[in-house]
Amino acid sequence: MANVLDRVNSPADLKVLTPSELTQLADEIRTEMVNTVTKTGGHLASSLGTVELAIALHRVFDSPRDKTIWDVGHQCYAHKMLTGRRERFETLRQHRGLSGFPDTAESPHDAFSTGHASTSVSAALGIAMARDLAGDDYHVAAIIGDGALTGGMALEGLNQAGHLGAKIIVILNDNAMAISPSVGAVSRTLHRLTLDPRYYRAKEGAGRVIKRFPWGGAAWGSMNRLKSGIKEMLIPTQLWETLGFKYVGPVDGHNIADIEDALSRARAYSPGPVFIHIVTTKGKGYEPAEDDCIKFHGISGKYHIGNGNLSYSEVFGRTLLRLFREDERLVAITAAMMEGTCLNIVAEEFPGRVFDVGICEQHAVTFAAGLASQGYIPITAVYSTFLQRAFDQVLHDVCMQNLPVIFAIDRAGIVGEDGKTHQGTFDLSYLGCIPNLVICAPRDENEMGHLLYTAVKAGCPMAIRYPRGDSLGVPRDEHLEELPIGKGELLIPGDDLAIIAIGSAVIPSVEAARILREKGIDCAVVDARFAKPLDADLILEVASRTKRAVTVEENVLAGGFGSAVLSLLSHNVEVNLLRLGIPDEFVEHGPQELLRANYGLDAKGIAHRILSSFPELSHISPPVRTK
Ligand SMILES: Cc1ncc(C[n+]2csc(CCOP(=O)(O)OP(=O)(O)O)c2C)c(N)n1
Repeated sequence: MANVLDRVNSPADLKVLTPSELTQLADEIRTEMVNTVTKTGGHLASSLGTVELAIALHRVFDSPRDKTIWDVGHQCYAHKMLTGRRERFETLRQHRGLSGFPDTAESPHDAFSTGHASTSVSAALGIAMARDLAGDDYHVAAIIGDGALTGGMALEGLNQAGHLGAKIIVILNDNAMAISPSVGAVSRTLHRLTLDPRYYRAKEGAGRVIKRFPWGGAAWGSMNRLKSGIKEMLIPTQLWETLGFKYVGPVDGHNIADIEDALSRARAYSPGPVFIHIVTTKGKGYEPAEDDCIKFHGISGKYHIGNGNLSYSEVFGRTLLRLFREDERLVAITAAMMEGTCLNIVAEEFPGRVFDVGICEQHAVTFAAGLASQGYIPITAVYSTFLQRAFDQVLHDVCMQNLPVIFAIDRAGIVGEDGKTHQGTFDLSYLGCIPNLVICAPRDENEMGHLLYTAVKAGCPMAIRYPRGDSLGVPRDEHLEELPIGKGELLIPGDDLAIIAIGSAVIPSVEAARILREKGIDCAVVDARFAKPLDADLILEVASRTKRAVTVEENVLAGGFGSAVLSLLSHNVEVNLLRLGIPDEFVEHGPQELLRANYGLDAKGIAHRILSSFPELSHISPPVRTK
């Protein structure tokens, strides 16, 4: 049978396909997606679930004039393949290849760049208002998952859309899952309806009646009246209609004709916003992903080579489990990242003390503050990039009251293939300005255990940032110790120059010092350990002796660790200071090691930058080797 996907170079090519060709196309997209993503890594299960939706959207709407906004955007692979990017699909998430998320810089069919959850309704509404102000008439649709719908921002957008009576279409892609099962009262209500066999029996009856009518406004009205009666029986409140939306659904999200029907009617409906509820299966069509959609939500792919050690997240989860056994004041919170943060390790034994709050980082932080205000010690485990959302909650609700909330900040620094929406390169800057907050970063997994223990004992807000990926494989001490807050460690003494590094930058700095020593340059290396408060005594002592200092961090230079050291030195001693870190830009996608090398943050890069920035050091003669 001739390949259909080969004939689809743009959405226009979809419009001439027959129903059987469309079914074949969906199969071909899935096959290509599985073949590619098992190599490149990526969000396989989510994207497998939206193949029919993407086909239907691009048949009914006229992209890029009509705009589709994919919430989070991790489920957009079929959309990418159908909008002229199939040839490059095998470069997905590779350096300089296709992004794993919609990106306006990549294609005019990506109407809005996404990556963080729950933004689509607000963006769609803004675009729709811009359209109305300009007197234009294109269509705007937001596609949002039931997980992303748990984020407060989505509800804020729906609330305003209903208030404005704006003409937008919100499509709920309901697969009952975020990464793990979706949480919350809204999800529970949705699933009560879609899982209730009475609804489908009654809906079939309604369908039979309605088939006697020609399709048109009146028929749709009668159908909806019938269905709302049924829904009314089964769900207590019509949430979406209360918000001012016309509700359509549930629609079988794997039936292209059904989705097209719903979309065409929503497109034709003019008085205001429409909410289409489609039901899909996460991982659809690929058995391993359907069977274990948590594992296949995001996979690493064959190109990924780990070092076989525990990941930092696993070390965190296992250490926290030990601490939970010893202190019943400990509680933990995740915003829908139970597996990613490894809090599941703790939740298995202490389900009542671990909370998944949904994709709600802001709520997670203030919820933690509430718990802390009553004597509990909450550990909020959150990725660096997602904590950006909760800046005010960290500042106003936790730190202003000096509450002992611990922020376990996972995926800090360069994260790799997820790219610019997910890099954890800002936390030292956005947290560094907050009073009362202690900020630290371990150089390896052993120090991480001690710092977590220190945080539990600290009695104040404390953030521990650690990188994505496998730990270094150093031995871990059995006994956990409290480390003095604000004290670093001189790892290597030296007189020519001091490298002052933090977190994941420490070990590459030690290696860089070794490279420089081969050239006769005597580098001191300091593990600063704390970005706030800084170990002023140690830094001033080393820097005033060497007169040359280099800070190294996996964070943007603006407002980061190096900036704090610069402020300290500028006031106290005259030192020629070089700061290494991420320049003022968003870091694109690619393997972590490659990106670190590109930014000069691996050992060779650090040594090279030191040699080129302190040319006088090159004249030092290498040590004479004795045989
Ligand atoms: C603000 C924010 N927090 C966390 C995440 C991580 N994340 C990516 S996808 C996802 C689950 C999304 O669930 P849903 O919207 O239902 O989409 P599905 O994958 O089930 O299709 C989460 C928590 C994120 N992208 N943004």
